[in-house]
Amino acid sequence: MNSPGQNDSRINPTPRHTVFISVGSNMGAKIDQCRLGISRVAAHAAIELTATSPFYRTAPVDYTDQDWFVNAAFRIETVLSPHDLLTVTNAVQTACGQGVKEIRFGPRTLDLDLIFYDQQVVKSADLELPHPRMHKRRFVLQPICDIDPQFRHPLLGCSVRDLLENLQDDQQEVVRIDA
Ligand code: PH2
Ligand code: MG
Ligand code: MG
Repeated sequence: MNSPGQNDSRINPTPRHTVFISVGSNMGAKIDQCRLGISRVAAHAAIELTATSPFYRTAPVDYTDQDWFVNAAFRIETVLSPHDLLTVTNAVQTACGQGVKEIRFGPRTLDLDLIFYDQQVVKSADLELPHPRMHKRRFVLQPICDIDPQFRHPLLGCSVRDLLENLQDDQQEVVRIDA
């Protein structure tokens, strides 16, 4: 009667997507801000938290005249589209005190950046996936590697472990926090 395709779509009507999100803070109670950001995103009804990396103290990148950051990454499963998820993470940033027009690459109380959304490639004015600078940033690659070193970058065609191992810039200090 029903074809397998119809049956499949009834069993799994809304596909779940795997997303990696980078979290960072270099103002105020940095670790607490990061933890709060992760738990607020995870509290959304359409989001399930599936992994959290260790936390790192990281030297500022791109705009170096600012305090060190705390960075981590987390992985979620969600039925939300990339843009709906961006709306959620932007709302959490704002609720946690992050202003809208910050200095580019400058100090922030809470930064939530979408890094990977399955193997999808998105290029729009407010969102690029994969994150366009992630492969150059140790503070993004190291925590994602802690969660899933085999995860592949859809455009560069290699794993995040390869990207981390091939990073040349030794000035990007990343120090794991034992907690
Ligand atoms: N975020 C930036 C700019 N520079 N450096 C570190 N170490 N960690 C960050 O999260 C970071 C940064 C802009 O979002
Ligand atoms: Mg950022
Ligand atoms: Mg950001």
